[in-house]
Amino acid sequence: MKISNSEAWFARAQEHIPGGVNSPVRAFRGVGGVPLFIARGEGSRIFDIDGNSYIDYVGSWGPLILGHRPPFVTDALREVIECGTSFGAPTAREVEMAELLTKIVPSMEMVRLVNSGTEATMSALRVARGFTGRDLTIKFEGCYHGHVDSLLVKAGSGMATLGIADTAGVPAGFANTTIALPYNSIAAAERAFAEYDDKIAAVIVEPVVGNMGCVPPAPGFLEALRALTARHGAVLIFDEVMTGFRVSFGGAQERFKIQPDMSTFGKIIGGGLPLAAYGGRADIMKKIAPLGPVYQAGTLSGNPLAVAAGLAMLKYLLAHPEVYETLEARSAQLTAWTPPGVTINRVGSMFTFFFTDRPVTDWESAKRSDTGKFAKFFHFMLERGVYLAPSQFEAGFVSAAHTEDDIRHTVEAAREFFDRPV
Ligand code: HOZ
Repeated sequence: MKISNSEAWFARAQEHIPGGVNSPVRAFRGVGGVPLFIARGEGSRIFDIDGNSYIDYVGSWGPLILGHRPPFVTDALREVIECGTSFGAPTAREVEMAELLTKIVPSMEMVRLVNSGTEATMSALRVARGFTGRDLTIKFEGCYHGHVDSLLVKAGSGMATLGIADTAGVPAGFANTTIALPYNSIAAAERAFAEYDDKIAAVIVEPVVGNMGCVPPAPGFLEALRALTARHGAVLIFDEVMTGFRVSFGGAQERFKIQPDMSTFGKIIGGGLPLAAYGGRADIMKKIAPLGPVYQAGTLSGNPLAVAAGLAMLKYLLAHPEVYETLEARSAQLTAWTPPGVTINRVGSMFTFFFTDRPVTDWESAKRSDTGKFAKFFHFMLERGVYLAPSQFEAGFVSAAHTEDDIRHTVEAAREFFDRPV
């Protein structure tokens, strides 16, 4: 039997790349089979190296809120490429970016650009520890904040997909600085603060979780974290790598009207290139070198190409607030039905079909999903030209490039899955 081009390249990839991929969830271990090798993207679609086309709900795991290759992003890249790709020296666009970010996210008085969400959360945590002079961090089970040593405790995303509770290679001393609590449990957060009080440097949270699938904050949860951290002198960090510029232009903090002390951004901020940021209150950010004693640096930080792509993206979104209405309408169209045995969670254009009929509010309830059924659903949809995240424990993303026809096709294919005799 003739093997596909993706199969051939995946076999070759596994010779020299661990698992054949550069990020574990891409290996399809959560659903079985062979990952598609992608040749190109256009609007709402991706095309694999075998010439098949798919409606894409991964969107590079979140960045592509306007779909693949928006022309103003590619134009901005072309302009920069004529001038040089990296200088390791300040550029005007970085200042423009900082000015724009602090305008869009008012809780962020100062901001540093880095290259990935992992760098952003790692740096924000270090600054929070340097600012408070404390060591402990509270995080929530099923939340994922990149592959930061101390935060890979009960983490979501690939860790949840592969069933790795705590990764090897993290010294116990690092992991012991982290207190992992159930998401949405105000009582657990209160108990932790009662026990550890002035040892807690920071609470870091995905204000809407995307990394155990999409899980919204329960009413009062984010407010309680805000009040507890303020009362105990800890830094509240919103990890808005997924939610930033997505669940609202100003992120989850705008949507839920909570001001964190620090925030982290990634994905959309780079317009599809590797760019991320962390920032917050000026008194906290002034602890960073060269102003203060907390060190953080990077050769490619503020890279001209990435900043140009990100600026083009954010300026477009600023000028076109109607994008968020389109996203809301398309996402509602996608999720306005209840398949049997499924719970659909959605916040704005982030969504997950959980294969359980009980509400999913935290990692314990997310884990009840029937991942075997999810895998069948995933492949059924793939065969019908719909590309979903290859894991139950990842969010799906709708982009403004998805048309009503794309959504109609997706819903029809999904209905066919649930209507067919088992
Ligand atoms: N951590 C991202 C998913 N939650 C990235 C996955 C990938 O790029 O493979």
